[in-house]
Formats: sequence, C-alpha cells, structure tokens
Amino acid sequence: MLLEGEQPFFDSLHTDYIVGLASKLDAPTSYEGAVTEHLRMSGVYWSLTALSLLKSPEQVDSLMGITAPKDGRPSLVDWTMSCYDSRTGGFGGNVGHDAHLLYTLSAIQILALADKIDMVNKDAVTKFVASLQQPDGSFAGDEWGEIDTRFTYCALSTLSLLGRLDAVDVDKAAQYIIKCRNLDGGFGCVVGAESHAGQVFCCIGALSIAKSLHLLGDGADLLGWWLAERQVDSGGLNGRPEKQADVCYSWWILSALSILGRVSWISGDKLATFILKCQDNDDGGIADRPDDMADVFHTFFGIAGLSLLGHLHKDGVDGDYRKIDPVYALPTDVVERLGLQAQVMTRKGEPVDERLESFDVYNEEKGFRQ
Ligand code: 3PZ
Ligand code: ZN
Repeated sequence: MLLEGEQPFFDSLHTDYIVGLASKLDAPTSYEGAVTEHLRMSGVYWSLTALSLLKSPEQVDSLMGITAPKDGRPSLVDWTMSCYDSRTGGFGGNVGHDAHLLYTLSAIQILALADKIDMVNKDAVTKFVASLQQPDGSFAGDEWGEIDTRFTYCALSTLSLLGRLDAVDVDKAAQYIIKCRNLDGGFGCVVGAESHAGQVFCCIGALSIAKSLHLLGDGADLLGWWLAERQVDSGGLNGRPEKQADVCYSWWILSALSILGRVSWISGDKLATFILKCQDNDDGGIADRPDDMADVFHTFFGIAGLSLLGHLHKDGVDGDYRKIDPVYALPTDVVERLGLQAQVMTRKGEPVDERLESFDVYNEEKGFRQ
C-alpha cells in the first residue's frame, strides 16, 4: 500500500536512465561524461549496483555488457581491468589515471558483482592496500599521502572482499577510527575534524568489518542520537546540523543506524516519501533533492536507501528486488556468495534485519560478543 500523497517507485524509468547513461558517458562533450570522467570507476559501480537491485544478474549483464562487449564498447569487466596499474597494484578512476584506494574498492566491487574477483592479482592489490597503512593505523588514499577515515573503510572493505584482512593491522586501524570520534558522538575525516554523516558511515563500516564495535563503549547511543537528529521536517536527512536534506545521506545514515541496530530511531515512512519525491518522473533517475537534476550517484544511494528501509520489499510494491548489504554496499546475495564477514549490534526489542543475520553480533546490553 502506498502512503497518503506518496509517489510510486518508477522502477523501469530508473532502469532506462541508468542504461541510457552508459552511452552518454562515452560522448566526450556530454555533461554527464565530463562531470564523472575522473571517477568513472565509481560511476560504473554505482550504475551496476543500482541496476542489480532492480534486475536479475542476467538482465544486468545483457543491459550493461558486464562480461561481453556492448555497442562497440569493451565489456565492463575488461574496461575495469584496463584501469589496473601494475606498477602500484591499485586501480585508477579511469584509463591511464593514477591508482587510488577509492577506485580500487570500486573496481573490486565491480568484479565481485560480476563474480570475476579471480581476474585480479590478489597479492599485488593486497600489497598496494597494505602499503598505505600508516604507523598510527590510519590509511592514505594513494602514494601522495592524504589521510582520511574514508580510506580506512576502502582499505578494510577491499581486503575483506579479497579475503586478505590479515595483511594489515586491523586493530590499529580500528583504534585510529576511535581517535576521530568527537564530543557529539560523530566522526570526522581525521583526528579533530568536524562530524559528518558520510564519515560516520565509513567509520562505523570500518569498525564493523574490523569486528570492533565494542570500542564504541557507551558512545553508540550518543552517535545514534546524532544520526537520528539529521532527519528534518521534509522527512529527508542532512549530513550536518543546519544543512539541507540530501538523498545520499539516506544511505550514509541508514546504513550506520542499521549496523548499530537503531533504524527505528528515524521515521522510515517519512524518509521513503522524501526519496520518492526526488525521482525524475519523466526521465528517471533520482536527484539530491526534489526538482534538482538527477545523477547516477543519487540514483544509486536513493534506491539503496529505499532498499534498506524495506520499501522495495513491502506489499504493494511490484518487483522481485535484490536487497543491499549495509556494510559492503553490495547485493546481499553477493556478500553471502563471497562469505564476507562483519559485525553488527543488536538491541533489546529491536528486530535484527534478516540481511545482517550472517554477521557476528555484538550485544551492547550484555556487553559480550555472541
Ligand atoms: C557527487 N563526489 O567529489 S565528487 C559525486 N558528490 O566526485 C558524484 N551530494 O558536482 C556525483 N554533493 C554527484 N554523478 C555528486 C561524487 C562527491 C559527492 C557531491 C555531492 C553529493 C551533494 C555536493 C564526494 C563517494 C565518492 C565521492 C564523494 C562521496 C562519496 C559534483 C560534485 C562533487 C563530485 C562530483 C560531482 C556535480 C555524480
Ligand atoms: Zn548528496
């Protein structure tokens, strides 16, 4: 059943939008192509994962050309491999670009979706990631050395996908994350930096993969409160106090709340209504806020947010949608196929999302790991 005044979910328009983008990206003068040129690898991951939530793996393959060339372009798997830099062992954001952890994670996620992780030299990629860990446990994004808690998430997620978490000091990485926690309960990009919801996702995701959520201590309530405070009157979520709501925060905040076992701390119905209002009802795609221009980033995080809310899986919504995993941002069946590990919190009276059932549980009240 749709709620009063609620938009339907424009499934097939979004499919057309995502498939149509692929051809626009190749046109050198297109707006879409220019904006995402430097982060094409992530753009491909956002497109493929968004479509994977709507369609079966076979349909996604034939629509996008994951394994076979399509419309004269190389297959997406071959294109991904052509962004591999054998000098460093990492992947760049586009052909000929320097390797970076951001695009290395996107590349490994694309290969995981395509069930082609075996195509990479796991030792070389592992060595690249491990070389970026600093003595204090933090990670640089590339050989130039910028430090950011986002890169800790990228490093741990990449290594977990490769089954090589043992190649870095995971405990030290988790301790560095805790050092980036602020008095408001949130996390910043480095020690002392302002709390930001995108950073919170990276820090909580990293602690989850490191199975170190116990390091939050009593801080989980304060953080849950800070995250819940991000919901504004429109139902949407903002990234920091006093900022406008934006669809992508639906993902950063919901996934963190879901790992913390506190999704019920925000109104899911109001948030779903906000995301649905940000759809382009004519051309498909989802924008950051109502009446703005759609892009693939917000289309992915909007669909992912609706999935986490359970909105795509409720009565009255057609379609046999795959679910998204809040820790790895990949379809849950891919996470299960690879046997990926992580940790989530449970709370008295709060149901555990079935998509998290295969992960370890840290029970706050009892103070022990089950
Ligand atoms: C957007 N990048 O720095 S970006 C991104 N933002 O490369 C991609 N919400 O102007 C698209 N804002 C659109 N297609 C926006 C990725 C940003 C996030 C900007 C944004 C999102 C509000 C202002 C940082 C993962 C990877 C990168 C980011 C976050 C998470 C822009 C502005 C910035 C960027 C790209 C385009 C259109 C798309
Ligand atoms: Zn946004």
